[in-house]
Amino acid sequence: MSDSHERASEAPSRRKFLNTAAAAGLAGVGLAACNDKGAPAAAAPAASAAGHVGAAPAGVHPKPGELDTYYGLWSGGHTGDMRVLGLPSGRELHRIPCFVPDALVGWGQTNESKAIMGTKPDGSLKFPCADTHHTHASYKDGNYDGRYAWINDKINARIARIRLDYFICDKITQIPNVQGFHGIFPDKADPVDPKINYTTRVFCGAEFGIPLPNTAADAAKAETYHSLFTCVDAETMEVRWQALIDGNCDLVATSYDGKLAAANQYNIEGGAHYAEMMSAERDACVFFHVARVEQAVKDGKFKTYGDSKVPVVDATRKANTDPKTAIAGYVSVPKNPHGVNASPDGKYFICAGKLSPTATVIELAKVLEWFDGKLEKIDSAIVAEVELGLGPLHTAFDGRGNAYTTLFLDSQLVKWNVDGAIKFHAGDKSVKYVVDRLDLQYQPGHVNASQSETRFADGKWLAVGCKFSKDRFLPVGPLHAENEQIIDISGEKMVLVADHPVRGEPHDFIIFKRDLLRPKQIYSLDDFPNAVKDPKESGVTRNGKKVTVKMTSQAPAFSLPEFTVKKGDEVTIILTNLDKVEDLTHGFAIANHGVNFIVNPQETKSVTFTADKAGVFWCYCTHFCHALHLEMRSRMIVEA
Ligand code: RUQ
Ligand code: CUA
Ligand code: CA
Repeated sequence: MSDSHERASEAPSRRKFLNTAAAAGLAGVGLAACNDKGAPAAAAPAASAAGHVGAAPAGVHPKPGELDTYYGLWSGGHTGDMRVLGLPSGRELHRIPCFVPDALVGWGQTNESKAIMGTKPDGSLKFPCADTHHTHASYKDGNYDGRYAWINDKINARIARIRLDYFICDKITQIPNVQGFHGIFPDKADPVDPKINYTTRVFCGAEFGIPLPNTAADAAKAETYHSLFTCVDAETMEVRWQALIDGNCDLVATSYDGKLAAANQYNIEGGAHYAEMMSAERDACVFFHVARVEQAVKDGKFKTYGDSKVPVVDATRKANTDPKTAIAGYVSVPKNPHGVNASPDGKYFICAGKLSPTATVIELAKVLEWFDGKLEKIDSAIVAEVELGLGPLHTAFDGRGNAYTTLFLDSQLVKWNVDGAIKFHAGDKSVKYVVDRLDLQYQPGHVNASQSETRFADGKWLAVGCKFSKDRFLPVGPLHAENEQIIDISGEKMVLVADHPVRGEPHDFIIFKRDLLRPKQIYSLDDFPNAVKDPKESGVTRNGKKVTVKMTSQAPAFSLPEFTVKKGDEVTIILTNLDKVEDLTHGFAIANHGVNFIVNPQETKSVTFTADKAGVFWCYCTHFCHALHLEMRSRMIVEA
């Protein structure tokens, strides 16, 4: 381990390419996340030469009452939510429920949230689970504009939009004809109209090919399996178009000028099993010429599949042999790449090697030259392909020309200089492009740095999502927390400043300056068409067996101390919180009816349930709101 700095550019044989046979062995061992250095490395945190564990610099953890200087938006993983963190402290401030019910908010229980999540004809939720991976926010002028964030659900091919004024999910779209929907990335400008320098589209990559159209009869016909790249409209959240490709999509990146979107591809083989998916020496990064795709859609050059009306353009190699008219081009990258990340100077996309110990630097200007017919081979857009270490997955940037790539198998973060790597690749082997290495605990996946995915990367803080925490926290049984590590990257050497346990499994996140958001503290009654604006509107109305109960809350009372319905009624409670005071949230629960949700200041929510038992049922406020919070009650009387 003490040789970590020297070994950087020299690439001793141990880290020579995981060629053929070696790769198969590694897939069995390494990808199952046994550190190839074995237990000793895992048992010796912080002690290694590559581990610069420092006393936390001043300001890492805010003093009581002090605010963080950055927001972090974290994917929630299995919990199907988006988590909001304060950075650099790493304090979790909020969870925004999206795809999965949330007991605090009543998400998945209120009629409003169910309408967003999607229900079956019987009113139950269409999908009870989710697997969120990637979260990114909307842009203007190359920076976050505080409008929206998006997050994916890999299991059910859903994309959710979060409004960043209220920190709520307001729309969910299911993408047709895809499975394993993984990477997302918003565009940062329009490819044609220079006035549109903000996000209007979100690109979505599907990992798993399926027969198109999807019929079991084609299960054995590999040639019918395809994966689609999808464009969702940022405002309407409707699917604008899809592109049929060769191979699959994994992560997605977009250029700052809006002209290019790309997805890395690890299964160019179209394999169904990992051995097949690793059989080719190189896979690809597929680039889409966004303006040409949209022109093809306008010109009616598309198909549709199944029930979907979404236009699907043909972005396969076969249909795109002439670069001057091609809508897509495939840049070859080494075996089974993973993350593709755009550098903040707007010049490069970097593909991390995963099964190759390399990063591939692709120059976007050259990709555009290829599309213009001025570059003979699209692979000539590769300006560096340099060794970093074992299992490179994702890359972040500091805005000073350095990239930070996670090495899953080496349990390291490697800081390297992009220009240095390009010079090295061009032939100057004296260039030491690796600047520093830091041991991580353990098996890092996603990485991001403050403002890294904007033109304003500021090189202050970096967080790494370690997939394994092993010995870093008190044991809590077989399920371990994951370890989000916070690293100070302001100097030449990286300094590990904090470990934070997080519930599995967050995957991706972004970090940005707090002044880019202006969250609202209070809703407006007018945001809700069903608001009960005056306590005098409270009461019970009946339409056959359907009963509506309108109510308001104002600490420490609900407007109706009691209300009466009949056994068998379908009851809808509409509750508006008329309190206007910041932080004054009420809850509403009904004993033995499975009802509980909160209403924030000036918010309206409704729930519908069947009153299936006669009797008296206390309703009470579940959110501590007032000295008389415990006294804040109502009663539901259900007549036989
Ligand atoms: S992937 S560890 Cu789901 Cu974001 Cu790379
Ligand atoms: Cu209202 Cu507690
Ligand atoms: Ca492959």
